[in-house]
Amino acid sequence: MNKQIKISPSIMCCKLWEVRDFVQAFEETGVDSVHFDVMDGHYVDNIMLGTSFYKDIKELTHIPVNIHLMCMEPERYLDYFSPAEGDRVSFHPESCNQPYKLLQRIRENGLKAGLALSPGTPIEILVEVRKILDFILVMAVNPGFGGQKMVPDHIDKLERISELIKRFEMDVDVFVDGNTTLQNTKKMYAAGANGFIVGTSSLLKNVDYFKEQYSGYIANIINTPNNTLLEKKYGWNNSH
Ligand code: S6P
Ligand code: MG
Repeated sequence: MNKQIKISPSIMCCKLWEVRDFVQAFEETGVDSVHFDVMDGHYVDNIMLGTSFYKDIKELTHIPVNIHLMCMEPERYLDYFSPAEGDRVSFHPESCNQPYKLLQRIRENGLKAGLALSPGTPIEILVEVRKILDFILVMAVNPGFGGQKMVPDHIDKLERISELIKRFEMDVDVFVDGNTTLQNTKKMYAAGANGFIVGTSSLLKNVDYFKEQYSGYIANIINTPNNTLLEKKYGWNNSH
């Protein structure tokens, strides 16, 4: 049976002055979480989102936060953020000395534990940590920046991950992060993804439209008719 579709808007894609309105719109829909990118300037070239902003988001909403650690030594950041129970936390295994131990710690803190896989990161580690894993965050782009295009082998990677999930009977959500356009999400869903980080290429283009576009976006993923109407209405296409 297909897993529930889960949407997680990437807050770094919102203009600072629009954050409150966007969060209000998230509250009025059924988003799974607020995606929160943490970048250290080492694992990735960019620097992004710290603890004070995390606290501000927590003050604005009870929606769980989906912390994506793009940092070397991510184990140092768990206490630093001290995420609230129910939040999601993912990190990149190659940035961490003891990924198994960190996943255990994340769960011990009452959080949902995830592994983030960059393009080029082998997927076999998923088998080793499957008993302590709640979700996988599969990057459709090289981590570091919004507004990029899906890498060519992403769908193939999702399909191989889905095979592993089936073979080892893993109970995990599969989120895709990056370039989740209307056209791409159909292919990602067909390849086994059920969670979508949405950013500049889809739902975070305009705060006035978020609520209206949200259900259309999900309907498009699961193939309900009338998608072309949405594409026409909002000018959604595969470009940014
Ligand atoms: C990228 C980061 C992502 C982006 C998001 C942007 O390094 O991890 O979470 O914020 O994917 O979305 P879009 O639609 O601009 O690709
Ligand atoms: Mg991210």
